[in-house]
Amino acid sequence: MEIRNIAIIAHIDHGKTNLTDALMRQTGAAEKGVSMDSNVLERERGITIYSKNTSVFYRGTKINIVDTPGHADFGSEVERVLRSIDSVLLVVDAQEGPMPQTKFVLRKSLELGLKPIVVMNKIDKPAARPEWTKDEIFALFMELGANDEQLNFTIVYSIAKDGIAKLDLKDDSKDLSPLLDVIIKEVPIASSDELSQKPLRAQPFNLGYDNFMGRLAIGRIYEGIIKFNSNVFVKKSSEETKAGKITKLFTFNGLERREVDEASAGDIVMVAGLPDIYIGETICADPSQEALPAINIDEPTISLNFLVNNSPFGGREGKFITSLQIRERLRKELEVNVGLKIDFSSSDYFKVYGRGELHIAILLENMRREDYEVQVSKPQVIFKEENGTKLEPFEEITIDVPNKMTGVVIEKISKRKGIMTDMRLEQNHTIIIFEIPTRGFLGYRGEFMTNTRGEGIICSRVIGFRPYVGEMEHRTVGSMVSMANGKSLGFSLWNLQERGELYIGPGTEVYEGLVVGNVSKGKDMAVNPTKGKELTNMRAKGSDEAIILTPPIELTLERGLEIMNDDEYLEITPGSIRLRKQFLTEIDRVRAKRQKKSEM
Ligand SMILES: Nc1nc2c(ncn2[C@@H]2O[C@H](COP(=O)(O)OP(=O)(O)OP(=O)(O)O)[C@@H](O)[C@H]2O)c(=O)[nH]1
Ligand SMILES: [Mg+2]
Repeated sequence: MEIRNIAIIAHIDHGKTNLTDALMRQTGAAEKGVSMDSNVLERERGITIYSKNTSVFYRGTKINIVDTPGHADFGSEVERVLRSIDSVLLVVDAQEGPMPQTKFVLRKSLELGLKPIVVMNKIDKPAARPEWTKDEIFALFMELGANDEQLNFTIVYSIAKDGIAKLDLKDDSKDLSPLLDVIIKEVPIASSDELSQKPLRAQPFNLGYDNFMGRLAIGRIYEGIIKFNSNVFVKKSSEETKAGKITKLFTFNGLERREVDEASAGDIVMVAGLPDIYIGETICADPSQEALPAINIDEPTISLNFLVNNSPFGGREGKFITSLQIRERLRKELEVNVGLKIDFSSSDYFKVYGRGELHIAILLENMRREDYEVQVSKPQVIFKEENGTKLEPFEEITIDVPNKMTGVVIEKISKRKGIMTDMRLEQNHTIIIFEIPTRGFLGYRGEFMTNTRGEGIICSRVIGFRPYVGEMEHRTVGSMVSMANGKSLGFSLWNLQERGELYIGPGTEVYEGLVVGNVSKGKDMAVNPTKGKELTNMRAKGSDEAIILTPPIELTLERGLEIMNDDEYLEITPGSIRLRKQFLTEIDRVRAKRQKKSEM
């Protein structure tokens, strides 16, 4: 059977997963209602987190499809996938046009010499502007240096959520067959007898884990045939070669894995039996064979410490709370989480390195759902040194704001050492692109939302390490810290809400050292959220009216990571997210500060 391998790439939310789901449904590879976003977190958040593959059959051809995440924190995931397929469907929203991540994934595809098929999606939107979008896409191809063949791309128009594709906007189509036909026509055939007759060479682009089978590698067979129970060699990048045996072999059918005895060149398979195999290594038949070109994995840009939850409420909710249990869980994560690095050398904490706040937040969210408790320190940017120069990570951020708000946004971002690289005026909103050190960008999202009253859109992606730009003035927001243990009372919160924004409502259990809110002006402030109204014999007129409380700010994982201060921990348990001071009593905090000063 002929095989074609494609990936679906796009900016976040442009419709990749809806398109993949519809392709599976219409080719009979999956039932109605089955989605590629199969993970619980993915379904809850409505975004793709992990790239996943599926296979559909159309007119006697097997099409392997990899659905990729659109969020920039998972950009390196996409890059790996692109190395292992032969063409991409570049999905672009017909209203929004190309967005930052569209540019990133298209650039990678063009660099690898792929010829994209453009899928202009969401043409049903009332504000869709297909002509404009088409021009923008073409301009982007030009800007990114596409060659003549790449510039000659086919556009397929689609309504992914209804499973409709057409070659011309005026066409009357009821399904995706026009798109499937283009795939068959344009995507190079991955399989051939000639390739299958060569000695085996396969390369994993994704990892998986199974409690019974252990580590799983998902990869493409470039040459030869891979067989169940056969002996193979794994060539590592470091010239090292290891012998192994394929103990299980699967191909894909829809989202299901199908156990097979063998698979041949061109196909995408999942294998078990190679316990320390890694992305980009070469599985081959003979150690004398040449390794396939390695696959680069992006370096982490931020780090933070994971600690045992030693807060006064530690261990109340979680089942797994010890250092040993957290260590085991983190070790397991390393099996599958490719961008992650962990330093286990300290006895007090585990230092976790990741690609961005969302990358880390997803890990923490998974852990709390599995009944773990953990505390983390504030994420810090990773610095590097190259040829004696100090480097720090930079991001490209793209903002889209109503015109009247551009002034304040530009001012704020400039303070954080962001430099404007492009500005485009649309009808009543402006799109501005900045390059900014990650250090300056961390913690900015919330402020941006407030400044633009929720009307602005902001997205970022790491663009690499650049020379350090020097000290940065950071306006740290003070915390309201509880000085008491007990239950919060409406009356005291009513007084406190004058001073800043609260993170807790009435009737919440608090402990000394818990951060209950922020302070709009000034530094940290010790407060007593448990204080009730003083009882007097006199009935004062006017002071007995019902109190009205502003709803507290809900501390989510991401928000907590963003707003926390250096001397705080975020306490994460199955049921709660709390912000606390590392030192719970004021005396200890003062002492720690003094010691820090004397050390400097
Ligand atoms: N109007 C309209 N909405 C669509 C269409 N296709 C998808 N959507 C909506 O767009 C949103 C995002 O769709 P997804 O398929 O999850 O997008 P995605 O590109 O996979 O998103 P990420 O994987 O998170 O990057 C969903 O709310 C869909 O219902 C379409 O053709 N028309
Ligand atoms: Mg998706």
